[in-house]
Amino acid sequence: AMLNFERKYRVRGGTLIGGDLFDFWVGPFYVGFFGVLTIFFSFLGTGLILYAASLGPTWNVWQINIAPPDLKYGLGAAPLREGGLWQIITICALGAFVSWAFRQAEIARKLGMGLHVPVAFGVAIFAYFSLVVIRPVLLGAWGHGFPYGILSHLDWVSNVGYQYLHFHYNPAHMLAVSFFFTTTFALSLHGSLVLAAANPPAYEKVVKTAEHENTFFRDTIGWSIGTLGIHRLGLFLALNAGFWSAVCIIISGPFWTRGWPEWWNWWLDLPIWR
Ligand code: BCL
Ligand code: UQ2
Repeated sequence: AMLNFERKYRVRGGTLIGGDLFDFWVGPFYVGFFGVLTIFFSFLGTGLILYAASLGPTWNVWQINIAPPDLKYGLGAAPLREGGLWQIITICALGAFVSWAFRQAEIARKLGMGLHVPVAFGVAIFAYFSLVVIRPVLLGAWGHGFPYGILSHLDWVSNVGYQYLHFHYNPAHMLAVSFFFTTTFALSLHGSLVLAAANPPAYEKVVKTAEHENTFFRDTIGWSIGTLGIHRLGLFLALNAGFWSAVCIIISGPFWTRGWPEWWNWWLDLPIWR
């Protein structure tokens, strides 16, 4: 059954492709051409993951590993059991993620909203794309992609990290990590502030609003970023976390092949020290 306010928002149009063809809902879910594509890619991809896992030596969820092709296959197609499944699964994953982003865009257009949500998700897709397409292509082999598996992808991160001696010295990794941490800091400030305003002590009874939120921070640090501002800041911090993550891995190999600590010699080499 439809909730009574839902009918008002089930507006026609806003589709990017296919016109009215898939412009309908199934229960609470908008379908659309991209909804159909998302279902197609995610079911096919998940099925292939299960099939690839069935070919492996274990059903232990921690140990299942679907590896990319050997480096000898370069940027060509590999036999299914030797990384070919990884290649098709990667296509399915990208197909599903991108379709999902377009479905978000269609829904936003229907509702007359901005495209902030699909743009933001696009940054997450970019980070994944940088790991499994951009960097492997720049290095000349799909074998540089990361393996699909819980422990195996952690081993990949560790191995690739140590290949550059000490990944913490990667300047883009520094920025990405700092943005991730600052994002959680900002959300903890915001979440606790909103809940504090919404949950006064029992004897107070009156729920507080933005004026109190502003006043709390003005009293504390002399300034409030404001209710709209905190959300702009949060989005800025989160998008930068994903963006600099993508940058930190793209530059590792294609643009810097030595240890990351050595990169900082540019500082010691500045002519002003001589
Ligand atoms: Mg490091 C990468 C933090 C130590 C080597 N490292 C990262 C970054 C992040 C980070 C900045 C991973 C996040 C990311 O890419 O998000 N590293 C980090 C921290 C430390 C750290 C905090 C720490 O010590 C405290 N790293 C080290 C040590 C090295 C090291 C020193 C190993 C020895 N690090 C590396 C290497 C890499 C990183 C190598 C990377 O490759 C990685 C990176 O930057 O990758 C880009 C981006 C987000 C994504 C990729 C997710 C995309 C999601 C997609 C689009 C959607 C998924 C949908 C899903 C399947 C559906 C779910 C449906 C459900 C029903 C909801
Ligand atoms: C705020 C405000 C909110 C908030 C928060 C702040 C009323 C509901 C959390 C405080 C934000 C600050 C001090 C910015 C901190 C900066 C960084 C880089 C983390 O003022 O306005 O609205 O939720």
